[in-house]
Amino acid sequence: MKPDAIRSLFSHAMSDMYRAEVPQYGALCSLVGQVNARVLDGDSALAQRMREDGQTGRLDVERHGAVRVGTAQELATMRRLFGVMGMQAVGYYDLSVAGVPVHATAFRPVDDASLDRNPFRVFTSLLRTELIADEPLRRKAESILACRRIFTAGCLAMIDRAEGQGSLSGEEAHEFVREALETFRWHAEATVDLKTYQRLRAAHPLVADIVCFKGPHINHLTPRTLDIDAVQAGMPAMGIQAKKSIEGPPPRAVPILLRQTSFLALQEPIRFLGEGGDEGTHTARFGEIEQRGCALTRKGRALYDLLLSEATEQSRLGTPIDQAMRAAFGGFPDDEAELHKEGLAFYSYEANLQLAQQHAAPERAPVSDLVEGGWLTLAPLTYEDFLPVSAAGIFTSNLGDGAQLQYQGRGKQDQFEAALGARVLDEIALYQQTSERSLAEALSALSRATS
Ligand code: OOG
Ligand code: NI
Repeated sequence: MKPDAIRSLFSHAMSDMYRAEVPQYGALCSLVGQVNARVLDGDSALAQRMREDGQTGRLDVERHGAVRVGTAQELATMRRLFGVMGMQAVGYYDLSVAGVPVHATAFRPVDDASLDRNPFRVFTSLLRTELIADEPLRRKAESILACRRIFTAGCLAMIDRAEGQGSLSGEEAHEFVREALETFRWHAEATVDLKTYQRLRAAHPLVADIVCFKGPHINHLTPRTLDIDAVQAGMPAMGIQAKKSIEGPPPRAVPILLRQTSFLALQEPIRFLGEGGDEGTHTARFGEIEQRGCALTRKGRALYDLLLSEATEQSRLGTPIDQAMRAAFGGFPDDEAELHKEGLAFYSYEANLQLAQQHAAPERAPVSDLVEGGWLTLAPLTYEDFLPVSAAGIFTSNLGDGAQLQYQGRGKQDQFEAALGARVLDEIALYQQTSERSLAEALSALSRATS
């Protein structure tokens, strides 16, 4: 079975499991389905474009999830597990700047055909135990983590087999998915006593979430919507308590990057180790929705980061964040032709052969002239990744009341990659390659059509 097919199988199995574990996730998926159908009904141009880009098929199955692991070895094995499904580590996210003691990557498919088939991604964070200031507590956390085994023997055997044979048979793939799912399951029993849990939680709620359980439960699964404002507005009527504001850029005519919002984490009963089997609760699992827009070039991303920091500063001075974001993002062009012309966003190109046969495209003309003249048509490249500031907002909205310290120092990408056992791919370079490849193909089709 091909990695793409195994990934589809796995993302469906994960979605079914989460739906059974967290019924509100199922409710959110139905709401998203209704809103998406309404948007496509009301906007035939969008519907046609999505069909042409092969996006309609993936929309209904598109999900991202998130997990948090505790050791280098767990992360390295995650890389191998996701590798069986054709997913690679893309991007480095430092969350310590937002007071969250982890750094992360996203495992996802990278080539166009695989993304069209099923773009399932998993945001995967690694705990940075060195950020636990209390020395004995840090050693305790590390020794608890060193003892646990988050992958079943069957899962490890199937990973070995996939790597050794280069692929899995249909039967093996089903076994792999069944075994791999066990790693992401929820456990209502902690592996520590209540007192240890409380000490770890006091260090940071995320430390307790990562250290005190048998495995890295999937903490949310996110469907993709075409109108996040509509879903946000529709949540209360379904009894879902939404996070107050939407993360990412404000509403625009041309969506860019990623907008996200979530519903608050459930408070769930937990049995702790100890004589009486102490009862307590833990908040970890939540639901989230996302709306994806166009990928930005390095120049576009720099402008995004600049405007975001302007808005954050204004909000620190007292302007409501939504208002500050709208004001700041007035400075970001909101027109496809302009975004392209200024080199802010990535596009793929298609040759208009009909036009080229009637009117030859000028030779060696700049790309912008060919676009303006209609010889090349543009389709925005969907942003397939995450945003560190938004991720931090999602993390912290779901931690309950807990420590909100800022960690000093910078991210440690080298240390993360050493743990991962591989370099992470540069997401912007991936978009660049896709865009350049399509441009080269379109230009050669144009010159064939005119010669
Ligand atoms: C991950 C939060 C980040 C996103 O969509 O930005 C994330 C977590 O809470 O483990 O999933
Ligand atoms: Ni998420």
